[in-house]
Amino acid sequence: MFKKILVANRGEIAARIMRTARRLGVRTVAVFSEADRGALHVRSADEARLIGPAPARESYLSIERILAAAKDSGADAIHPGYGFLAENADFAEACAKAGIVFIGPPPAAIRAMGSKSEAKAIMDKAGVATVPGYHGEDQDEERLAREAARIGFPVLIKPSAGGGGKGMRRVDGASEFAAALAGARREALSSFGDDRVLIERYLDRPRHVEMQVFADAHGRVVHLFERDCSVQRRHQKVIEEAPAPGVGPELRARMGAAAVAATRAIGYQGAGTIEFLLEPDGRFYFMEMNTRLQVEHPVTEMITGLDLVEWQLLVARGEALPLAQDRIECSGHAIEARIYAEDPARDFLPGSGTVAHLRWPETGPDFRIDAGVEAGDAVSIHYDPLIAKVIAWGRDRAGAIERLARGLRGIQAVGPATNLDFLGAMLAHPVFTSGAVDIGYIDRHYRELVSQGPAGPEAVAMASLYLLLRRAEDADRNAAASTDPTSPWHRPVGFHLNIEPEDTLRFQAAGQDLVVGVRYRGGGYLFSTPDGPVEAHGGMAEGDGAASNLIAQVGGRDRHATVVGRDRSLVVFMDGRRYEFVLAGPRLAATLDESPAGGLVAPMPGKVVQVHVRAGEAVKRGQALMVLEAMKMEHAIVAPGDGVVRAVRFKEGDMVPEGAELLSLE
Ligand code: MV4
Repeated sequence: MFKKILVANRGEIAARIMRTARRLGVRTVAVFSEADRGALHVRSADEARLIGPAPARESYLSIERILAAAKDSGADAIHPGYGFLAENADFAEACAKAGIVFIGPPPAAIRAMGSKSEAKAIMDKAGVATVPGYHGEDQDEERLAREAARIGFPVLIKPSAGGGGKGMRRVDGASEFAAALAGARREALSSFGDDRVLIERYLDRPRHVEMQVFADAHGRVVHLFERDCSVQRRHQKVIEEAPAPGVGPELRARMGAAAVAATRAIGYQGAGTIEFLLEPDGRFYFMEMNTRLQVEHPVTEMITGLDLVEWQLLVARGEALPLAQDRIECSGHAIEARIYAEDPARDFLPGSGTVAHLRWPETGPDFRIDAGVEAGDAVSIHYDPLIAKVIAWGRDRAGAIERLARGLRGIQAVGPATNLDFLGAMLAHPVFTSGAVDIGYIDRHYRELVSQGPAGPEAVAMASLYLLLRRAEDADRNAAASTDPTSPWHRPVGFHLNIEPEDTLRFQAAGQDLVVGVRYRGGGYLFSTPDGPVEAHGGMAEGDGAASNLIAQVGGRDRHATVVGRDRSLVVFMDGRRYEFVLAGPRLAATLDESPAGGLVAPMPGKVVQVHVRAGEAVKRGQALMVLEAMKMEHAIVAPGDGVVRAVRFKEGDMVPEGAELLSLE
């Protein structure tokens, strides 16, 4: 086995490869860009090398920098993961030239599968069905138009050098063909530098079913069953499962034989995936071959009990495949959901920024989390916003769905928006649970999948209770730090003698205004919510990091909630659901653990209107040090603890940007 491998990747796949390497006693070298200093995959490795600035083309895509790191660290082999250089034949060749094993297929196989028309020609020869169409060398417009008419409309024009759906054009009639062809050529030339196209019969509502294959250097080839990846959005897979719903043993055997024949036909080695388009009547056609380990490989690992990265290492060492075909079993059903930092309610806009709070549920043999970040890590705009994959196994598909849905309900994430609720909605959606998914599923059901219902009265009461407890806590902190602690002005609410004090809390929730009336009653509260009155009382305990644990009687029932309150945002995790409330009133004061040690930063852009302290002055926890004016309100910057002012960096009248360090404390 290799002594040391360099993982030329980042995020969850890099950490995952390192887990297998560690289990096999193989030392690991991580490579990281400036943006990934201290990232999870760097923390997971035995050694690490900085390879460049944040942009991928100057770091993770730099062949020379990665090879330099491999040589410098004495790595025997390089695992490319997926994406980046994983399917770059030049990189595979450069590794071989440098005497470093590329853990992947031979460069010639990568090249052959990189051209759609070459791949289809190889499949035709190998007897693997391809979509009826034309993929010849003759690219004359007249010829292409004749072929389209022969195939029969609607047809799909596809760039030969393309992949992942980019540049495809559907043509419904001969009159549109010329314009569509011109557009497809222009886009293919600009995206891939190659304007050759192929033409196929357009398949309406096919399923994307792919077969995992493995080949060693001794001519052995096996398949490890299929995966259904039809639940995609804009050619990005969201949910993948194995085996494919609705594929029976006979169809599975035919697809497996076709996949093995295709793999053998190109002299393949290592892990590969043959993608098919499957029509409702059981006809299937070769679509593409992926010459890398795929994101969704864990569902195959869950139903076969195999470690595909271990197999990759063995095959790269020239060893035989560990199992013959008849020893590879498919047991149960596995489903994977990809957790992305993106906002489904804003057309899946990718998110970035620090993950302020991230709590995972228990894992086990039937529930796996391949995470790329932990709380406190940043999701960078430079790379794919995949936060983690969660994979669940069940004895059957319904069991796997239930286990995955339960696992997702146990995940708490605050920071960049995520697609967690969207994933949960899909797993509860009758069309999905019936198994009637095809490649248009998300597009057809998008609206009902992204609209999350309004928060119920219990969640509103919990958010209101948290806000009042936080204000009381902040008031106590300020009172303790002031010269007149007993002054009634420190009380968080309007202080009235002998009548029931009233208060009104204002939020935004799911884009709607939310007004909650508060009446104080003997240590508890009566909240008037849009869904009626709710009694609540309880307490708050510190949670981990930015989270607080709320234990309360709400509506007469004991309830627990985790709440993460930052600036204007309140995220309430309760009963496996996540509710976000935006404060309309004053923002939450910075709590003790939120302000970075030593430096106090401006929570938003503003103007310094008061400076109460000088360098060298001793201060008490909660004491107001400086006052900022922003958004027509004043915000006190308070001391997070007792200390001495080391430096005051701004004076009255100064404008400060968000994040500027205002003072530093010992
Ligand atoms: C097709 C097709 C329908 N008919 N080919 C999308 C990207 C690339 N994998 C090929 N793709 C398709 N090829 C014919 N003849 C529909 C798609 C397609 C698709 C395929 C699999 C998964 C998701 C998809 C989303 C849109 C279109």
